[in-house]
Amino acid sequence: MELNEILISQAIIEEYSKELKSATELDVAVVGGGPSGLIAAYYLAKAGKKVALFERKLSIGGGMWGGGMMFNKAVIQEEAKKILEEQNIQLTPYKPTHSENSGQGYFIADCVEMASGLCFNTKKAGAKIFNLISCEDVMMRKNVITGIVINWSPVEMAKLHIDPMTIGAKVTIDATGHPCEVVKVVEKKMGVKLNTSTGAMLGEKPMWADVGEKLIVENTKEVYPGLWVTGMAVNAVFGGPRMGPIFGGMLLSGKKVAELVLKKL
Ligand code: 48H
Repeated sequence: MELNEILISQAIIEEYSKELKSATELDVAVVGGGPSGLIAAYYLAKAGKKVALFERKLSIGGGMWGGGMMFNKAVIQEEAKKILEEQNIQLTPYKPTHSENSGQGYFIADCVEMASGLCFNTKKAGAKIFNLISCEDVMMRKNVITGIVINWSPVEMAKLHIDPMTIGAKVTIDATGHPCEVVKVVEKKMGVKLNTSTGAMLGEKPMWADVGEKLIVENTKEVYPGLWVTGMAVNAVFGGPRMGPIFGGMLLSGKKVAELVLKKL
């Protein structure tokens, strides 16, 4: 077989364009490919919804790759164990060597296995995953978010004056982590009341793992008509504390948002 460079280029351009065009009309647009966004997209795609995930960076996985302070292991608590087992990710029970605490209920996942596994399984479940694309704005109709506005991340990084394009979605999920970028745009540009206690974004609070992990699941919800929030963005919007390198709350929040959105669609 003689390889033809032109055909190789045409194959890539045609296939990618087909996928991106199809993604302009979605059931669900997920912004951010960390643990919460991936798990949300996984369950939505598994339920047969047309879902695409947009990730700014080259690699999918968000904060999973770095574990805690670059020690690439993550802690998962008992409550979230089943989610990773369903993903076929190995979990090792933690047995402390220097503590009187038994360590019961703490499990350790390898970050590389978890990040690549969630990415692979979400894609295989039927979600479209677009890396190197940033969400910079939302589309609205009569006080409902009806989609997102995207551009290539390198365009954003180089601050080039190039207009973005629009993705229509019945539901948008902000899974952008600490900066909760989609909700921020809505608050700043639309000046509307969010579904929080004050109507404004409350901001992330200092470290308190136990409370942070519980609140992140509790407050996973629709924050404005058409816009849902999951993962670390939940605590940034609803004023919950951070929790450090424990990832169970992100997974549980991703699963919860998928379940809530499925009821709504
Ligand atoms: C496209 C975007 C945009 C945008 C951001 O940070 P993440 O891993 O998010 P979560 O919430 O799934 O997980 C949080 C976890 O990783 C973490 O940070 C923890 C547990 N912290 C605790 C602590 O105490 O610090 O992933 C978000 C992803 C990233 O990959 C971003 O690149 C991406 O979203 N992203 N993608 N358009 N506008 N903004």
